[in-house]
Amino acid sequence: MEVKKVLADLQRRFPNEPEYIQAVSQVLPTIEEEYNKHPEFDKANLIERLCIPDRIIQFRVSWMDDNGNIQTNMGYRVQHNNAIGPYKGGIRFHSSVNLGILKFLAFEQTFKNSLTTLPMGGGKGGSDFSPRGKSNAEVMRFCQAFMLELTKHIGPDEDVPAGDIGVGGREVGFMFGMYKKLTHEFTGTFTGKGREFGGSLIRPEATGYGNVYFLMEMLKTKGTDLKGKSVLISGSGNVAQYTAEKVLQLGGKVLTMSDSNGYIYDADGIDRAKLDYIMELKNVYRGRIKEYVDKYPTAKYVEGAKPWNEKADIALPSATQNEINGDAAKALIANGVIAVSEGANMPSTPEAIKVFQDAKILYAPGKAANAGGVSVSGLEMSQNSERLSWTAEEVDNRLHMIMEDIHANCVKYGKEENGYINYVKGANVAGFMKVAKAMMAQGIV
Ligand code: NDP
Ligand code: 2IT
Repeated sequence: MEVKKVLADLQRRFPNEPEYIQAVSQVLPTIEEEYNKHPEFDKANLIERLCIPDRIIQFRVSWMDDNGNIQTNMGYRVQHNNAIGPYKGGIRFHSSVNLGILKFLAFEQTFKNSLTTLPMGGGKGGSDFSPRGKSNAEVMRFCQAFMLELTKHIGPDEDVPAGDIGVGGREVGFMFGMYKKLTHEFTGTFTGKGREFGGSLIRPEATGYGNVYFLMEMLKTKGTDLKGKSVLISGSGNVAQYTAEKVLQLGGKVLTMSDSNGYIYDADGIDRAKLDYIMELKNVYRGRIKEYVDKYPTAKYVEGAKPWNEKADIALPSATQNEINGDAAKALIANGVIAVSEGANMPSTPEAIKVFQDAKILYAPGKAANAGGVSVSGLEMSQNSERLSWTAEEVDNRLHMIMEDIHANCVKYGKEENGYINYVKGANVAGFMKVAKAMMAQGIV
């Protein structure tokens, strides 16, 4: 494989999908050496078959808002690769969603799911519908309209969606309800379901907890841990909340959280009681993060900015893609950050990643660090198949073991001669090899 040629070709064919090109560009150079050790891969044009999704489903979603107006949104499902298991990945509802973003997420998901040790292929879906500011009834009608189409393309052994930005327990519940009605079946076709109808314990916590477990493994390689360390977290949604919870449990101090309008900084630390307030504010009242300073006036709110200029030991980006650019990365390094572990998918730009790696700090890409969410989704699928539910302790233990395993695999494939662990390379090569071997065994399909 000639990376430049493959990338130029993809760029020519998909010129309007910058996030997809960015994600592929980050992976190919790191797997090139391993790929080229296997001439049979190139003969089978494995790289093109791995980069281009198996199938893309795209549809119109029409629904009625509370004023009786008919609204139209786009719906998508990108079924990227099912070499090692059914397509699996979240659904994103956000006004920014387009095909290129979902293709990047589905591509990343394929490698991530391979790393989890569980049998799951990669997929992603979503809509440019934003639940923010919509009534419950509007969200329900949208989810039902979305499922009228998506139902035809998913199933427990075919494609199993879950949540992502803008899709939490409420949305999964509405989508599952419509799916069940249309198919006349109760199956585990969604994960992240409510506890009462097959949802796994610890699934809501899994991405945030998993990221902190991964961080602990990284810190261990430096003979340290979280005690007394200060942490910058972005976002205030599902991933950010449970990241904060686990950081607090392990003795760290959380200084910031954010949403798309700005961030809060609390020099005294966001403690358990304050985090409870944030969870209620975001999950029950669906409020904005700036309301935190009304409740805790000694904290500050910075409108229109990201938290990366604040001084801390660790950064855990947990909002969205490309939220740390090169300048933000330089500011983090200048302020003494020793570790960056990605709860979000692709939150660091290529420039930022270079800054982290040049500075030789601990840096974990999302496909490794945030794999805990989809891992517990995989465990939810297992529980649904055997029609049992495991205890929170059992699921948490398995999650912990999976994150340790992913870390060990990153070290195995990513440790450089000088001892530096290149987690990007480690995750990409480990994720790739399993999918590649499965694809080779299955012929040209
Ligand atoms: P949520 O919708 O629960 O929360 C998203 C948070 O990020 C909100 O605080 C939101 O603020 C903020 N945000 C969203 N878009 C933007 C933007 N364009 N600019 C700035 N802030 C933004 O989503 P999750 O917590 O589930 O997802 C967060 C990240 O983690 C995503 O990258 C997702 O792909 C990734 N992830 C999620 C997993 C999961 O299991 N849920 C698993 C693995 C990764 P606002 O309210 O203003 O929109
Ligand atoms: O990006 C992700 O890994 C997710 N949004 C979770 C996917 C899943 O199927 O649980």
